[in-house]
Amino acid sequence: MQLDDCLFCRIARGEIPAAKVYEDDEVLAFKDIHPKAPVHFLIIPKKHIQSLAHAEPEDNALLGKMLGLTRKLAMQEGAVNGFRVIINTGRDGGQEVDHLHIHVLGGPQPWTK
Ligand code: D5M
Repeated sequence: MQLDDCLFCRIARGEIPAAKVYEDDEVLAFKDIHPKAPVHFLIIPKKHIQSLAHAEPEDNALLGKMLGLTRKLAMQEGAVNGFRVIINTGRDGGQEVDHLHIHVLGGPQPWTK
């Protein structure tokens, strides 16, 4: 199920353009519009899940698939020496877009220069 007015549901439907790095029938990954690292993309479920706190037990396989994609897509996007995975959850968790997303950040970092 998707929501009409959810930003990431709209990206998943192709109504708003995004720089896609991966897509299948359940999952979409696209570059973050405000990158915080040389590699920074988001992995979202195509179905609307508000946050990690709203995921149900039946979403576990989907969540596992999304986590499993982090490594493959991090390599594909050039984060070959490691990456960081962040799931901001709820207001106090720093979540601004209310559609579950995994941040994947990598590439050369200040501490490796
Ligand atoms: O992070 C939400 C993230 O979503 C934030 O890093 C910006 C990103 N964002 C917002 N709009 C877009 C579009 N249109 N394309 C790509 N990325 C986008 P949060 O964890 O909710 O704080």
